[in-house]
Amino acid sequence: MTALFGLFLVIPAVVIASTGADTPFAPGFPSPWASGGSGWDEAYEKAKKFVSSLTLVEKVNLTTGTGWEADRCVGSTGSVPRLGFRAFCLEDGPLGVRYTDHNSAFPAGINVAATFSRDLMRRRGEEMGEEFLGKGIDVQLGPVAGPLGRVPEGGRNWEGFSPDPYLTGVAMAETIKGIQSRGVVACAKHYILNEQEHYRNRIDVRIDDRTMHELYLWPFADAVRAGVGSVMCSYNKINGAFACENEWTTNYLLKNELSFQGFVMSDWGAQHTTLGSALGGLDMAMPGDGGGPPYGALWGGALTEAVLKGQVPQWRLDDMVIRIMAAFYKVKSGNYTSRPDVNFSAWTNKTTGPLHPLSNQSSIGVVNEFVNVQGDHAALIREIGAKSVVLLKNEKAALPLNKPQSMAVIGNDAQDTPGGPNACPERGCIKGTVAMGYGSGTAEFPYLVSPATALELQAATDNTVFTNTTGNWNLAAAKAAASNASAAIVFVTATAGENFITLDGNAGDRNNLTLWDNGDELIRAVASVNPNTIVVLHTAGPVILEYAKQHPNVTAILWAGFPGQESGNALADVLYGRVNPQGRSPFTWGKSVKDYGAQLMFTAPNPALPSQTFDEGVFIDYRYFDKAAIAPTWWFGSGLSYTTFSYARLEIVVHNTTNPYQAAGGLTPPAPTYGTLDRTAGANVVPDGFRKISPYVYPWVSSSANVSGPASVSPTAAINGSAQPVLPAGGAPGGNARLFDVLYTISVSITNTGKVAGTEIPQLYVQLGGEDNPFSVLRGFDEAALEPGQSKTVAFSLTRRDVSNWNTTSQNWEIWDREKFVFVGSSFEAIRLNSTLPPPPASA
Ligand SMILES: *[C@@H]1O[C@H](CO)[C@@H](O)[C@H](O)[C@H]1NC(C)=O
Ligand SMILES: *[C@@H]1O[C@H](CO)[C@@H](O)[C@H](O)[C@H]1NC(C)=O
Ligand SMILES: *[C@@H]1O[C@H](CO)[C@@H](O)[C@H](O)[C@H]1NC(C)=O
Ligand SMILES: *[C@@H]1O[C@H](CO)[C@@H](O)[C@H](O)[C@H]1NC(C)=O
Ligand SMILES: *[C@@H]1O[C@H](CO)[C@@H](O)[C@H](O)[C@H]1NC(C)=O
Ligand SMILES: *[C@@H]1O[C@H](CO)[C@@H](O)[C@H](O)[C@H]1NC(C)=O
Ligand SMILES: *[C@@H]1O[C@H](CO)[C@@H](O)[C@H](O)[C@H]1NC(C)=O
Ligand SMILES: *[C@@H]1O[C@H](CO)[C@@H](O)[C@H](O)[C@H]1NC(C)=O
Ligand SMILES: *[C@@H]1O[C@H](CO)[C@@H](O)[C@H](O)[C@H]1NC(C)=O
Ligand SMILES: *[C@@H]1O[C@H](CO)[C@@H](O)[C@H](O)[C@H]1NC(C)=O
Ligand SMILES: *[C@@H]1O[C@H](CO)[C@@H](O)[C@H](O)[C@H]1NC(C)=O
Ligand SMILES: CC(=O)N[C@H]1CO[C@H](CO)[C@@H](O)[C@@H]1O
Repeated sequence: MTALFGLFLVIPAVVIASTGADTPFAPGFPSPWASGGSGWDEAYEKAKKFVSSLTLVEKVNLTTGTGWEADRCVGSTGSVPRLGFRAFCLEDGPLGVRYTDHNSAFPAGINVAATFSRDLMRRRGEEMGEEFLGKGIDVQLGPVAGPLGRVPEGGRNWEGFSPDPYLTGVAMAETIKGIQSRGVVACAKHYILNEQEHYRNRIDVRIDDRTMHELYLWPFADAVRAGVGSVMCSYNKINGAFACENEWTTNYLLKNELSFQGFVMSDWGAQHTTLGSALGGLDMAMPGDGGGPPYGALWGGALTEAVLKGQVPQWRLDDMVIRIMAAFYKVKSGNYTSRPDVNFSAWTNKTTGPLHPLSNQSSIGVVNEFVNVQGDHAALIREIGAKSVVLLKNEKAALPLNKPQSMAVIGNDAQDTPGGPNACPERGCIKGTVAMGYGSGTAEFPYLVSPATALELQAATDNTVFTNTTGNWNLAAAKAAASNASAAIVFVTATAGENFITLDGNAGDRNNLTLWDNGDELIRAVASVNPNTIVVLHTAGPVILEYAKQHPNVTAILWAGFPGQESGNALADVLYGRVNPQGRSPFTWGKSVKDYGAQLMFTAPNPALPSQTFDEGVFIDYRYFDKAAIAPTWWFGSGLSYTTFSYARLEIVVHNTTNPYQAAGGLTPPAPTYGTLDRTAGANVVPDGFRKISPYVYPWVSSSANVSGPASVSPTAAINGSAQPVLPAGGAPGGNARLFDVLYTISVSITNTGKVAGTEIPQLYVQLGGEDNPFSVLRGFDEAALEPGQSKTVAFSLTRRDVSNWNTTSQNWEIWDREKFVFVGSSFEAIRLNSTLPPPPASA
């Protein structure tokens, strides 16, 4: 009990001295109850009806996982057999269905970010959603906005999108809308500040309120506004409390300020207490097991007991289930109302196996039906693979290739992996070409077209003499192959992943920003003998490449990221000019790791209680390089094309009639309850004749449980179901609806001034003004496909939020009275046009 009180007192007591915040963060009790609203009303009404008909143990069943490997999916809840409602199936991950077959391996998040294409982001979400639905999955565990990418070595950055919160926010929203349009609930994860793998299970991240809002919370706000059905709280602590029992981040920010109406699930094992998590806003415990006797779980029977004792009020339990059911009903619309049965097992590739592998008492049955869900998705995978290639250098007209006389393809990263693309479980090796990182964010490849295969095929068509060497440490062989080739293409990699796999000493996070497997030496060796050396990078993020940029014999450099199953075909499309490169770097390429400012904490001074203050504030990636006046190798947003573009006529329209900003206010209704609970002990113990499977997690209380209080162990504020104030920046999903009013429309005219068709990615940056703001921040982008000589006007919408800062005192967004500028160009640095931004509409 002492421990419990300690936990509850942590948050209200926090004051971040280093950032000068003058008020302690608002406490987050009680946990806000869902109330429907914008986009949720119909789902909410259906959920109310369903939840009202459930008993206490049935409700608890839907909130608690049955245990790791208890059922067929990586996460499965209990079910409601009385009403014929099967258990929820939750499955990784952000780039495709994990742990099965006959599925696609899509390009990683970081690649779709590099396309800067809302259309491709959306379509990728739709096709992933179709695959999850086809396997009978209810919840896809993605997309990822945490890590955001505070540090470039972050092991899971590639699962997400970009260290820029605006780009990540757009990618989150489009991906979520895509997935959910196909009848599958998306999950915005890992909430929040899970920025590194080292110490992730206990690191305490100290953050100030303004940085939280302007950087890390931003893309989650977009996810909530897009209607995301679920959010996964992360492993780490934030300002002293674990993310899955953190009333500031979950209750106050997510459920109150952002008015999130869906449910919060724990990362696997990220729940630490029964009451702390329930009152701190958790709605679903995953995978459910992991607690002492008698329940073997922190929820399940333990939650039922806490409700019977009054330590968790009925309204809080009802709210958990309402949120879960509303998310489910919300996505079942249009052509996607059906709910196929689960027809795969995450735990075996065989047709039959134990139905409940965690138990030695399980019966055996058919667990894999091998349903093929790939559809025609290879086409989009190839398109994204090609359109995410970032051309970083292209000199002496090295690219596109045009029937070269000879070609040497050099490096293990061009090759098929011996034993097949899935030879290493969860991609925990680099023996051939790398097309995704490692860890739980992976999927099995149905096949993987290696670059060597695709290029050899092209060479045969063109009568190009093709040579191919493997063995990155045999530099003599590489030089011999390269020395006489008209083009020497060197493939190199640097991978990253999740910390349950350590690869070449890298425990998830990359230990450094250099290439793996002797890659830098390989490039140098080839470039020392071949004046047309083309470098292809399959990396998890930036690597140090200044030497290659400067090397006169390195004529071209392309970042291909983690492109998924069509890797070689997509790359060949770009190398041969079938696709004119249009990818733009979603991160900045520093000349050294120190140049990034913020650093990953590899060794904590106190490893038992690792803690790190994000005192760089919002200054990460390009914002930091600029502030510190450090020139990187390539800036955020960079990328070349085979054609050229000109920019003209920057015009700004102020939307003078926009309604004024209005702080939200008033009170919520009091907490509703649905149905009455039978609180007699007999109603909540396992029924006679029910055969339990040990150690499966069940919702029933043990027959010996004393279920009569005391309720007083829970803080009064946490069990108070009376009407609560709405926060000024809140009131609607994603925050105050007025934040998304468009205040300005900014347009430019773009012309293709070259000889081939191509797509420009114009980018809008805004200077908010003042030393405490970055020089400028991304606030718009578009794609303009143009034939030679063709012009097009593109328009960017600037919302109120886009030109606001977070005021920690008023707890609201405000447009500060500082002179503002807008910049339009083809990267953070390559600005073509600029203007002062007129004052906002008088009413604003
Ligand atoms: C809870 O779910 C489990 C697993 O699906 C099921 O066996 C059990 O009957 C459910 N309990 C209730 C009370 O519905
Ligand atoms: C539903 O499917 C039909 C037939 O395939 C199609 O014409 C229609 O556009 C689809 N509707 C939606 C909302 O996707
Ligand atoms: C299933 O097969 C894939 C290779 O296709 C392998 O990576 C995976 O480990 C296998 N899973 C199990 C549970 O055996
Ligand atoms: C089955 O597992 C239980 C623990 O869940 C253990 O006590 C029991 O000995 C096991 N039985 C067999 C036959 O392995
Ligand atoms: C590349 O070279 C290796 C080793 O000589 C060979 O096994 C492989 O078939 C070659 N790959 C291609 C695509 O030619
Ligand atoms: C170099 O390449 C040319 C044409 O591609 C060929 O004629 C010549 O024999 C090659 N020389 C060596 C040393 O391989
Ligand atoms: C960086 O890490 C990779 C992967 O472990 C390793 O191959 C490389 O040698 C390291 N670079 C340096 C400079 O230590
Ligand atoms: C570039 O390649 C040529 C061979 O064509 C070689 O002689 C020269 O030394 C190389 N330049 C550098 C800087 O390595
Ligand atoms: C909007 O207001 C600005 C001044 O803020 C003014 O210059 C402009 O003419 C107004 N536009 C319209 C359409 O009223
Ligand atoms: C923030 O809000 C407080 C209280 O409303 C106000 O006094 C202060 O001036 C605001 N700060 C800025 C920078 O506008
Ligand atoms: C803004 O544009 C003007 C020309 O209109 C140019 O002189 C100036 O350097 C530009 N400023 C920036 C920061 O790009
Ligand atoms: C599409 C399809 O084949 N779905 C099957 C999934 O598996 C269940 C059994 O678990 C079948 O009933 C479905 O037909």
